[in-house]
Amino acid sequence: MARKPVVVVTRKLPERIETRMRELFDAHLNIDDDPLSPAALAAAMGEADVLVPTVTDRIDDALIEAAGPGLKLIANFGTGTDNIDVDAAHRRGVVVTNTPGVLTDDTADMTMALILSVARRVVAGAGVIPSGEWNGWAPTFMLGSRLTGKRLGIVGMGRIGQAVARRAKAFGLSIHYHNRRRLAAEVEEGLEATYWDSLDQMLARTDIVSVNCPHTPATYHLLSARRLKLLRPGAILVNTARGEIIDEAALTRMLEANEIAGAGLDVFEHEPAVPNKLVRLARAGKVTLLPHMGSATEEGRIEMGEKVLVNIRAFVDGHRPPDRVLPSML
Ligand code: 8YV
Repeated sequence: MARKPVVVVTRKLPERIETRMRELFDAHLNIDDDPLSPAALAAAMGEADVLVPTVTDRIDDALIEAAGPGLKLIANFGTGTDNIDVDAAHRRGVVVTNTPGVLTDDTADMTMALILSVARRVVAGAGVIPSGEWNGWAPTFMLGSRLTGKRLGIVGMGRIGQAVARRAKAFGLSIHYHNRRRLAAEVEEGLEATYWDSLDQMLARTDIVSVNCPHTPATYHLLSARRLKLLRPGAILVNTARGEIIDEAALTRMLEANEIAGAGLDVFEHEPAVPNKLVRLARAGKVTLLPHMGSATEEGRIEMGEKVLVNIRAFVDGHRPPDRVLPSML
């Protein structure tokens, strides 16, 4: 491209990244940070050589088609690409990239925070003093459940799942996992992790389940109503991946019926909508709900932005972007 490529960024990014975007490209930045309406997104895509969307933008086949041949690269600000129809982009010759690796540790930390919050009632306990309801220590007050010696079942043992495993080991949890592919023997041994070919069997035999797989057509409602019923009554379920992987209505019913002990959710099926019933369960201290903040660190957002810049620059210079996403990877 002789002229500077038009790069449309749909959400406000860290200052430092926006400055680099302006220096390098003909950058159209969303200074207000309101999510773009579908019509505004379509108009923006029509102008763009490169689109930088986030999880809040649904980039479907119709939008990619309407954008026309000007759009050449979708450089997602995020690791999960379930917001983009990667198949359609590929068919229409539009390259897709993402930002893997830089949010692994932050998301794994937040997974542990949710496990601790639910098992040891951290968030529920933190509300007691501010609400003026504390009358002093008592032997049976705010009893949670011990982590040491319990079994953690990790659904999806990619980068984030493995980072959760490393942390959980230090808390005395034994590590179990289900994944499309079994890990290489030396990796599995290093993590002291037990592989379960059958997700059903793992769910029935673990105390805490952490969802760490990507959302793809194959993992939509992977934790279906039937599978959730396999969980032990004392089980805790934590999700820092995507809401769509769990049948949220079925999970809510089970929590209400005390069929599982609790849940920690950072993601929801229809964000930003969260069912009232889940909110009521949070008020009752049975679940911890976080507003999709698993990777929300200052450092992580800058590193995500830097990855986006590297991918765009490689593409614009005629090289293969390092974080290209192909349909076969999903
Ligand atoms: C991001 C995420 O904050 O990268 C992902 O897949 O889920 C989040 O942690 C978000 O997607 C940014 O678009």
